[in-house]
Amino acid sequence: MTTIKRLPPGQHPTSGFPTLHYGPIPGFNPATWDFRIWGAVEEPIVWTWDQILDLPRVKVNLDLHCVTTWSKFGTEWEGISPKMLVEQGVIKPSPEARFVMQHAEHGYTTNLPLSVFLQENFLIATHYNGQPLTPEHGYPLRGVTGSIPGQTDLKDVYLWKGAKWLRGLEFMARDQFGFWEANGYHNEGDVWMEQRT
Ligand SMILES: Nc1nc2c(c(=O)[nH]1)N[C@H]1C(S)=C(S)[C@@H](COP(=O)(O)O)O[C@H]1N2
Ligand SMILES: [Mo]
Repeated sequence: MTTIKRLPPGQHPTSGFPTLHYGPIPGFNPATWDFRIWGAVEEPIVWTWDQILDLPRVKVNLDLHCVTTWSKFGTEWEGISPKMLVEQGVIKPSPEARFVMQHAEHGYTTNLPLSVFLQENFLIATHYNGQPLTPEHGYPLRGVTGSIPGQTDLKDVYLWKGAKWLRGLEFMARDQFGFWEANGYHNEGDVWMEQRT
């Protein structure tokens, strides 16, 4: 029998769900809220909140790893999968697209290689553990990323690579730093290689 290794180096498990963000928690008005996809894509997209709710949905179980050293095992997320939307031709990255910037309320940003953004351990989530996101955890929509226990072929990155209060995606030919990446965090943030700063 093999034991699945779930705790990355330098992390400790937590049963709570700490919240961490820079700046205030934004409000949400479904009448004016929109979600934009632009940059290195064949067709830019602007979705309303209702259009987001009409997209195909998936559930994924993730172990979350925050760079401040807590890990939370077995969290259940529901929402839209960039991997699925690209496979279905709903989102069409251009051939030159290599990176994706998540843009959130109040200017928070975080960057990922397109290859990591299109893994099944990255979700644009509306629900956590069967309930709509709470305001402090990113309501109405957030990027979330972690590890899928036992699935060792995926790149696993720290939770700062999922933007809460997500408002848009910018596909890019060249990499650019997001908020924490520009403030000294590691650009890749691999949890197993302990790429914190
Ligand atoms: N918009 C926004 N998203 C953000 C952040 C932030 O400051 N603003 N912080 C990131 C960091 S550092 C972490 S660890 C996670 C925390 O998510 P949680 O508060 O749901 O635990 O959100 C990430 N997403
Ligand atoms: Mo974090």
